[in-house]
Amino acid sequence: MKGKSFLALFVGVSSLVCAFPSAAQFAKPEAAVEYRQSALYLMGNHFGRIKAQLDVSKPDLDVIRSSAALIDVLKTLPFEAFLPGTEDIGDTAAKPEVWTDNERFKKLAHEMQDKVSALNAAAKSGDVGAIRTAFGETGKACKNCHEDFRKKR
Ligand code: ASC
Repeated sequence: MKGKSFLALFVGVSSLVCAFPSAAQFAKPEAAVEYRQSALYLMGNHFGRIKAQLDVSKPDLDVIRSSAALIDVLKTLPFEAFLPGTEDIGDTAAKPEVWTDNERFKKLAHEMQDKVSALNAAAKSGDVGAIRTAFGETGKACKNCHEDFRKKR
């Protein structure tokens, strides 16, 4: 086979293998699922660290501040990875409604992100009462979305 036709064949086959949208960010659908699960795992882990502080009599504000700041950075990352073509990949807990009712999914994601911003602002202020309120509202926002868009395990 001549060089040119081999190149054409290679490009042709590669584009078939990568026939998954946004292959620019993720090499394969499994990578997108791992990415969103990892971001959500870290968010949950740091949310838990804040809860642990709110459960003791003298919360460590440094722990709360660093976890709230991290969650504030992480809050948009999962949503870059709920891509078409990743609906049924691996052990995803995402319900089909993430894709069939994507408008509402995005709306709930934005609501969570607003609550997380408020939690980070409260954490920076150091006002434990305000942190407690913002923490409760963020937890509700997590739960609202999980109820409709995450499979019960
Ligand atoms: C977490 C976590 C969630 C939320 C949710 C709040 O720490 O992993 O999914 O909080 O339980 O209601």
